[in-house]
Amino acid sequence: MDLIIGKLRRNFGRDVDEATSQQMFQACALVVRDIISERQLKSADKERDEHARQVHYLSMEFLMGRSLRKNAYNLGMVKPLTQAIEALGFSAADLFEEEPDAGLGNGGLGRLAACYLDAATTLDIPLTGYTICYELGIFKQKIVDGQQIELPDNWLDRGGAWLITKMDETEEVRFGGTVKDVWYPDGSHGIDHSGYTTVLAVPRDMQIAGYKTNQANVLRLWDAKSPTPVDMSLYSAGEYLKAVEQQANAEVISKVLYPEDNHREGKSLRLKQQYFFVSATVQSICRKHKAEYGTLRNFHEKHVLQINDTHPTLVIPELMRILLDQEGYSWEDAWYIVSRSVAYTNHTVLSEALERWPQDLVESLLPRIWQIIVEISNRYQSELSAYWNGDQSKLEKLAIIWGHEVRMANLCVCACSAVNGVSALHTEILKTDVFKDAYQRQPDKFHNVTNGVDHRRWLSEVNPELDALIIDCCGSDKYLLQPDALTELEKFADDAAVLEKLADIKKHNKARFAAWVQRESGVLLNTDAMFDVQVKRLHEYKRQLLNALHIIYLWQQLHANPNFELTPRVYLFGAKAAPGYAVAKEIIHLLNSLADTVNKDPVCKDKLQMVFLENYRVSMAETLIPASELSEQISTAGKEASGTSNMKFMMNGALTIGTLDGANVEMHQRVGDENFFLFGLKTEEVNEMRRRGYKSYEYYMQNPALKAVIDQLTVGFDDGVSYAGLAKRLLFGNGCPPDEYFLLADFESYRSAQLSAGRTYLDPKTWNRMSLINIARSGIFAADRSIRDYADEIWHVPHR
Ligand code: 4GP
Repeated sequence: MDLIIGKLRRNFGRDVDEATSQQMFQACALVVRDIISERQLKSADKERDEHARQVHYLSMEFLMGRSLRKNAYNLGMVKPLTQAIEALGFSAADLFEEEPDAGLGNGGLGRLAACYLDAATTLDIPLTGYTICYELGIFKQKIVDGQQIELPDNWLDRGGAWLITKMDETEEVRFGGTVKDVWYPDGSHGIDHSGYTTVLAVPRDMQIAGYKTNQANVLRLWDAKSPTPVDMSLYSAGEYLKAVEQQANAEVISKVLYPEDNHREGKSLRLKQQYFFVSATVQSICRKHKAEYGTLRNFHEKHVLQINDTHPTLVIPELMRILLDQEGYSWEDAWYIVSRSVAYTNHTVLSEALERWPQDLVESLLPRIWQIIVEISNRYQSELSAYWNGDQSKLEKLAIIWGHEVRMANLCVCACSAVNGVSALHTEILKTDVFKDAYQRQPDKFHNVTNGVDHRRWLSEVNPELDALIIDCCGSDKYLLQPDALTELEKFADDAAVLEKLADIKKHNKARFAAWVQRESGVLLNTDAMFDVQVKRLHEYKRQLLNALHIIYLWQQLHANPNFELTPRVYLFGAKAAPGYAVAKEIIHLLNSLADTVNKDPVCKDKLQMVFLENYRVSMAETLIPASELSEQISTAGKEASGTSNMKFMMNGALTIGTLDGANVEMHQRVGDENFFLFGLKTEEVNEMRRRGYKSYEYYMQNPALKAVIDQLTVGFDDGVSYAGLAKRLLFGNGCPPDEYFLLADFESYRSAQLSAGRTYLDPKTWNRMSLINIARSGIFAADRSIRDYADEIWHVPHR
């Protein structure tokens, strides 16, 4: 308590009775930060003494969400902190709500990185995360007249309390200019880079505490600054705007997170962001390494750089540049070190997400890096040509530079010592399709590490009653560090008292979420109905539209037949659409039009409710997931690399209605048909239908109920807006194949799985038993398991 009071006085010049809740939040954050900082210094000293191998996790995104309660949880101080806050006259619950989400990510990929920071730290692995200190995180979504509006998310005002700026560790990153070879009198060769623009990268470090360990790690966020804030001569001449132009050009690099998920944005600013953060990162690692060892010769023995999707790929030529130009190593020596230091995780097979950069952009923005990429590419081509006996089709597919573009994934596959997918199915697709030829040549390079989530946050912290029940049943909290111990819960699968307890917990969580929704938006949820939830980024392949089509079907059936069998449902949606993704935005509009119509319709009363939750984000997920009963994981088979919310729902006892896609496959394997509502085409079937020429129109013509649903899109709903464009897209395509994601082909199978879920819900004993089994078998989806896999198979570092 004294510590908090001290922070308030020294940092805000306020006594407790004058402090705002924002100041109070920041004071608490500063106190907690100090504690982790102390530990982090000790961890760093220890690692230096032991010359431990370090893991560096490079990611354009870390979707951290809130940190105060989480850090307190890991430090074992939730209780004392809560008591101190309350004793000072504040509500701890309100104060935790005061913290803005650190929204430095778009979705799965960024949230996964955040979970991995927690798990690696908890497992005593020295791992540092690196990203950009975006001033504005993922946009805040507002729904106005049923449509998405994007607002800036200025998280740093308060979220900045977690960051420690280390000016003395600033790095310089160079853009543009020209490079020339220089030959020195002694015959040696060097590179002269001139006429470049310098941007400063200033580290702002976030301290990461582990659970029940003294280990603490760092997430380093690079902030872009100009070396010359104002051009004084221009300023004196009255050219005020011009005088600050250079500063603006530099600082725009860390201004905003690009809001595209599973999509590449070919903008030059995005390439600048990528190079900015990897260059600063590699320079900083090399600087520290040299201070410790005096040479970079053993770099690969002491470091592994994990490339999280292709966004940080430039780390490969950048490390080459340092070894070649600054250290004077031969190409072979430099390549030896680099290729043993880098590893790559692929997170998507969608072609629109595989990064390709135009040659002229790379060449003009990063002239030296371009030269190095050309050399890597040429050497790779020779190797491949020898291996494939000059087979042009193979050479083209594997090329790093082709058609005046640089293909980042191929560069990663060429250079990295390990390449991994994020679920068994996804890795299989990488091996047999996306990277087929590379796999055939170097099968040992390819690994699978199925994703996992931080179960301490996503179960224990967000669902305290369930946590208590598990501890009670299992006799200890062992599962927190050994998630597999959750299986002990299964002994209670037929214990009526435990199942009832489980049902009560769900009820409480539903009530808690409903109260939150009412406070936030005034909407009253029917807590007696099943909470059926689809929350994730809006993407056609994730098929929110299939869910909507089915709701239209239910609504039409209720009209046609008052006795239509329907277990009361509340359909909840949450989804942000990339601002430039018009179809996704139209689907959001449809969801809102439909929700308005359904909710006003007396026929639906107490049976069917539909709510679009505005601004879906980490902190919303934390109250929504524990309250969910049916989890919609309905992507077209072969498209979702893994999914991670599917795992969070499972841990919290929601049952899954899903396709055999991504990690659903492994979830289904764990729980069996009898504990999963499985439907839809399998990956091979989808591929086969595509090959044969899929005709969605036939499904439309042959199924009157489905036809009525699609026709309704054109007619529209109460607000009079027609969704004919979406209907056309499904039937005829529109710059894309008709029904590219096989909604019509899967509709009947989805409908019957929905019916089966509804019927099962009416039998609470069965439902609760299934729910318990799902929880008990979810341990394998803990991030601790994934990180152990990375540590053993890819990083080769010891762990707890
Ligand atoms: C996502 C995948 O779409 C998702 O299936 C996976 O669970 C997640 O990565 C983490 O591995 N990919 C992206 C992306 O977010 O931008 O490629």
